[in-house]
Amino acid sequence: MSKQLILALSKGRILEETLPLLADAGITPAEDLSKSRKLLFDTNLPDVKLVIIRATDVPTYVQLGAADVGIAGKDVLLEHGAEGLYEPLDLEIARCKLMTAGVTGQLPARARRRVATKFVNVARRYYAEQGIQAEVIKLYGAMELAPLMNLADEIVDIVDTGNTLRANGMEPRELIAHISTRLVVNKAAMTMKHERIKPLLERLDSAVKKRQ
Ligand code: PRT
Ligand code: MG
Repeated sequence: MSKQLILALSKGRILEETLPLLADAGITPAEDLSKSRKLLFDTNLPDVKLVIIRATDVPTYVQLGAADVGIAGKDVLLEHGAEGLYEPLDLEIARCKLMTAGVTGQLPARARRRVATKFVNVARRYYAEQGIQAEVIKLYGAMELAPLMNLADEIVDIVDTGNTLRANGMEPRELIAHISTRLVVNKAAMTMKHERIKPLLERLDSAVKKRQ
């Protein structure tokens, strides 16, 4: 294993909040990420590189050791499973909640509830734990549309202010999990590159605490 450190960052809203934390921890991209179509970036540190990928791909990169360290939402980690990963740090950014939701005032009528979501594993686990029979339908976006179109009785989705639900005539129901962004580390890298990863974790930890 080379002593180079590869960090896999989730693009999108998490990236915007991650970069200032990384900067506080002494890592800055060598070029403006927003002005580039590249996916692999050098940093100010010769032994640290960044890959900017879909949030849902971050756990895969880190699990398989293509990246040593990853940054992703707890929602993504819960859905993907955490085998082969350590989760040593809560970055406490991009906070939100995973919730069930449905059309306002309209409770599920079917005995076997239909649930539309992109979090199918989380949803199956949750309804099973509640002892509720559910048929979980995988969607890739616009979950809020499914109950309105009678595709589903409920959805499992991310809720922050609740404005998206309200704008679509829906209401949040049960809380499944509080979500924030986590730092994950490949288990082998944690051992093999411990001298390199430990100070990074410490510096990020103090960057996080400085913000509280
Ligand atoms: O776009 P893509 O399919 O690649 O992924 P994505 O949309 O999940 O990425 P992105 O960048 O939007 O969000 C990535 C991560 O941010 C998620 O995995 C969460 O961990 C975190 N996060 C925090 C959120 C929100 N807040 C959030 N509000 N992710 C999504 N939302 C969306 C939500 O899906 C819903 O459509 O915002 C809407 C709800 O917001 P309110 O304020 O209207 O309730
Ligand atoms: Mg998005």
